[in-house]
Amino acid sequence: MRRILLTIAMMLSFSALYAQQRVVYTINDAWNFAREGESATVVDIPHTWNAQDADDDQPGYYRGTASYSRKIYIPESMQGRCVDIYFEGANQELSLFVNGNLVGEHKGGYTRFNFDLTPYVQFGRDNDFQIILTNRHNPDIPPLSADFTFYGGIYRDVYLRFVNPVHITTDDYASGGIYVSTPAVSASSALVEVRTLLDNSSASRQSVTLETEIRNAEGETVARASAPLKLAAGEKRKENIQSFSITDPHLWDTEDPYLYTVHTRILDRKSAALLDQFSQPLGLRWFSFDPEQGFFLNGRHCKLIGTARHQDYFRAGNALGDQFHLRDIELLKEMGGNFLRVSHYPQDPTVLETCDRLGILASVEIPVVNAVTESQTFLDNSLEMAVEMVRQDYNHPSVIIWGYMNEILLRQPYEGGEELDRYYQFTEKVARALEDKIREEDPSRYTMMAYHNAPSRYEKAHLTEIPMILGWNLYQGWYEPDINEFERLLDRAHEQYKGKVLMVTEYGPGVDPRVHSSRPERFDFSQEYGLVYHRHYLDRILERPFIAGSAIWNLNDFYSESRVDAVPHVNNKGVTGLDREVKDSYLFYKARLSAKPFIAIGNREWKSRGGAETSDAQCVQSVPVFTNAASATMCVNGKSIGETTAEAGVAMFEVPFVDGVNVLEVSALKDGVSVRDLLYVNFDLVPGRMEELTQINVMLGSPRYFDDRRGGLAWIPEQEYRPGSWGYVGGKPYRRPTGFGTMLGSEVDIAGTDQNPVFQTQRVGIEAFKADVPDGEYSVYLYFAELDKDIKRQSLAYNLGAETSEVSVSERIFNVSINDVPVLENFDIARQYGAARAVVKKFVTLVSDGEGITVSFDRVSGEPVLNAVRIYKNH
Ligand code: GCB
Ligand code: CA
Repeated sequence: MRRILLTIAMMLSFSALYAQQRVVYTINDAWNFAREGESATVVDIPHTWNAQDADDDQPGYYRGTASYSRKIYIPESMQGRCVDIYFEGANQELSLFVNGNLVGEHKGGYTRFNFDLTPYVQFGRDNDFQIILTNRHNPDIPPLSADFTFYGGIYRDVYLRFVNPVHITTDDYASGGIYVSTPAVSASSALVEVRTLLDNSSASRQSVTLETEIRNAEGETVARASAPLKLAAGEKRKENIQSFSITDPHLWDTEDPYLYTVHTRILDRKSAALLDQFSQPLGLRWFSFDPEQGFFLNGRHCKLIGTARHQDYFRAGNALGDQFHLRDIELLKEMGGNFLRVSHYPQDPTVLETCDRLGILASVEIPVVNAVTESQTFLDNSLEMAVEMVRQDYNHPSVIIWGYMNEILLRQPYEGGEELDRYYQFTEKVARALEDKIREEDPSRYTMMAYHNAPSRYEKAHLTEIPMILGWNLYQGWYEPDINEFERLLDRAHEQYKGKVLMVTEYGPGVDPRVHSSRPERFDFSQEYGLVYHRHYLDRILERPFIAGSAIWNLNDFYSESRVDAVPHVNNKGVTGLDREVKDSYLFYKARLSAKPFIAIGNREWKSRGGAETSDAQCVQSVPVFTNAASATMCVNGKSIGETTAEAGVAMFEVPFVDGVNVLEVSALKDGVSVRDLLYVNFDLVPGRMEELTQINVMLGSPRYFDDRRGGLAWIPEQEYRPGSWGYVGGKPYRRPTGFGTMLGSEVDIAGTDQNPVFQTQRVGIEAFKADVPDGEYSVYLYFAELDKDIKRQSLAYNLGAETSEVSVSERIFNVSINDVPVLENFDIARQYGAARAVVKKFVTLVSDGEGITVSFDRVSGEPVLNAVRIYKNH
């Protein structure tokens, strides 16, 4: 009997102990969603309403209002608690109604927020939740414009949270209500300060004990403090500061990201019942920047090398579950990076949690990008975002920098004169207000602004004087012609901004992994040019100690609706794709940065590879191998082709491909460890003996290869016709005029295809395309697109100076015949199909008497063109 009583007593105290603690869960599932004026569908959060329309042929995407609604059951057992709703992010202006009452509103698409629901909900009942959200352009809310898609939606998790009326504050800008700082850390001791805010929402005075414990990674308590506190009825944000000293701290470092935790508990003084508890990460580290020597972590020099990151994914827009964020940070770590520029806005909580855990240092910034609005409301909203950002991510040991403006003078609304002066003054005012606010909120981190290559603008507006770190977004050898200008600009900045810390906050070339070239050039989107560019930049950055660090633009390809590159609506500057497939540049960085023995065969994504026979039923092509070993050995189809020295991470091999499947094997020895890699490559050999030819796929006016992954076609570069072979006769490659000379092909988006690179180049003034094929029936596909355009297009401002000059449509009319049979008469691509539209004409042709195939082009007016040709033998 006594035993039973004891058990009952234990159970009672047990439940008293636990029954009052906070309960937090997501309410992501099955919301009724409708755009304004449309019918409802059921969706799950994370959700965006722009996943499709930001990636279609139609310019623009829905920027307007939509609603999410559903009934939510609030458990009876939660009666007496405070309940709130917590959003990790919704873009961009949200209002919440519960049971018909307006509960709250939030502005800004990238920071977290919450609303107290206690007065609005009924316990033990279904409650009507309705959320009105809009991503319309609002001149008072940053960002105003930027090179990424402003996806509308509740695109991050949303939660209900139930807490005891006496609780750690939940509504201090949606932070955790606990602020952990480390005012002094050394190898021998660490001072930790924990500032806790408490709320008493009850109608009576409360006596509680605030207990704070610091635990090491093994779960042992290494320091503790407890404070008796009296909370007046209804008292909010009662502040308490506790200090701790830890001797021989296990430091948090990039190589050893050791985490302590800070456990906070609130206990009822009389009954000792646990009222609330919460845990925060704690990393013990100290850091500093030096204008000449760069960055130091725990007294050790540490070059910051990493990437920036956008929060979207193939066909999903920005509506991603936690695992997507997690994987990105793992990819960065795996590449050997130690720095993440969380850009251009605060991201999912998972991002910094993972940085803490993996040892990645981070900067976080608010989305004040490209331009400001000269209004007090814009300034106020920006300040509000800055406070949200700092308070919400305050406790992450990974965070070392807060940023607040990116290329803010890129889109100047005025040409010059007084208006521009006034605009500069206002921008300076916003910058100073943000700088002061952030420094006041958190004196322990550095501040940073990122500029584009127009230093005189920023100097004129005094913007280079304000932040502690000047970040430069540099694209020499991409938007600007001379890649060597990069290092000249770094050296100039070093001269010019004495006493300021310098970082390269962006650099990167566009790379469409389907595109390869043996003659890489600026803006060709080839993997090979990507490598040229990254090799150049990394070396220049590493050579200069005054460059504290750098961030590749970008970890991943990302959506930017109005952008036109090799892949429309996508910025291709990622070292991984939209689906996180790694590009050669990623493997290059891994070879350069990671200490673990590493080898990987490059071009691994090139699924349908092809080329013309060079000799003996083979086609020799270069294949890069990425390794941190001194040299590597390769076997191709079982035969060794020798050993090659790796130069700065890359060993180039001349690989003799045969038709069909090829097996490439590489091996190397690094620090006594043998590493190897294996790759199967499917190769379409275009035979030299024309009798054996079954198909050729040739892009005209192009030195590029293109991998049609969906159709499995291997497109190869053009060659000039020689008797007994195939190729073009006459004409010259189309090169588009730009502010700095000409560039390969066109940059317009080609409608009606997802294979822009096949249509963006052409031979202008072509006289014929000939192939000396044997007799038989052939399909001849001619690929056209009018690349000159009559519509005056506004040059894209993010193309930083590489403006395309205007071109008007030359009236282009021509006749086409195949083996003297006229097949296209007065062919006028622009008139019949418009400019920049893919047109493919297939002709079935009988070849006899050894005549081969001759496609001839005769001008009527203007110059005939051909973009690509595919010849396929039917029988
Ligand atoms: C920049 C911008 C970034 C763009 C990038 C680009 O300088 O800061 O938002 O995406 O250039 O790719 O042009
Ligand atoms: Ca999340």
